Amino acid sequence: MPGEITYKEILRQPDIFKSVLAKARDIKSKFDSLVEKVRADEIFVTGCGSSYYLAQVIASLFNHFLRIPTRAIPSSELFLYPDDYFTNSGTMVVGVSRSGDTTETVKALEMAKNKGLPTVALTCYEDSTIAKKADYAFISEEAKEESVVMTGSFSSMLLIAYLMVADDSNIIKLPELAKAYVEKFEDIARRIIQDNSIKTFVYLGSGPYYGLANESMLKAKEMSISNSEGYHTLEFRHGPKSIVDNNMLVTAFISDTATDYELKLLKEIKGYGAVTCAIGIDLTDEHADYPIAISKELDQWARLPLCIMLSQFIAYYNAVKKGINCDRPQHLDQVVKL
Ligand code: F1P
Repeated sequence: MPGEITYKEILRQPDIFKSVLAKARDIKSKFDSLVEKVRADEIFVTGCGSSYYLAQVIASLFNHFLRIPTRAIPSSELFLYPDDYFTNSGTMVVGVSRSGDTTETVKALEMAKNKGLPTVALTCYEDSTIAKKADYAFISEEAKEESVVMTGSFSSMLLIAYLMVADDSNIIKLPELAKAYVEKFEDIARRIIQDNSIKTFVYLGSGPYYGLANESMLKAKEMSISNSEGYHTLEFRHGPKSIVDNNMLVTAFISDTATDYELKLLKEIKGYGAVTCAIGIDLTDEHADYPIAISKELDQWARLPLCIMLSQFIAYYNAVKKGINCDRPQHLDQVVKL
């Protein structure tokens, strides 16, 4: 069946979360000791494509939990303009890459090492270039993927980054909750696509959800060759909302921090005729056409790996409706080498 590889890789994420969580203590102690040893006063998190958007989520996690100023920067920026970025000897560079062999990310970490900066790799392949070259490596071996597009590799490396810095015991509930929500996400995604004629997908997220909004945008493009955009939630009001029409699906990741502002904007967007979907705590039909209420047990940080699964299903069912095989996205390769 077209898209079967990607579909199975979406479905297996709760099991991957369980195996990553079994390593939680090791991840935290390894990261704590490297932070203590390196004593960075600034952190760059870098990657390409989905891995760059994952870097955006990770930067938000590090800023919140570590209180070390952290920036997400595309790997191409670091290797093309090193003198504009590598100006501080106190910087630590974290390279994010499913394959661990993407040219830009390899080059970015090589330049950081050449400048004498400490480097960390987050990848699915322990024998990859960045895993071997970085001073420290965190590996999500369970999330190796056959499909070109990243699904479980994204959410599992996100969970590893969360475990590096957070210590909320509720995270242990993630696998079971993810297993419980998979069916709901799949059903909602299938209904959204079947019941509507969506031509443009807009994803909105504030704080750590901005990276998820961009990754969701990329999934819509890669898997279903559709127009899609990602924004900081309230930024959508400053101009982009002018393109809202009734062939648009606007999906908002509702945070715990900015809930009221986000729901108010979504109501305004619904008034312009868009189809709206919202995922967060305590959501009802008054908030969106397709509300998905997530258990309070997972706060806005702990439910990040779970929420991205909704966008993956939406892109998958849009691909099915359009007769596109998302296992073989046009123009794309699994590893980009320059
Ligand atoms: C990431 C990437 C993806 C893209 C496609 C090809 O590579 O560029 O972002 O969506 O899957 O690979 P990597 O550096 O994470 O291996």
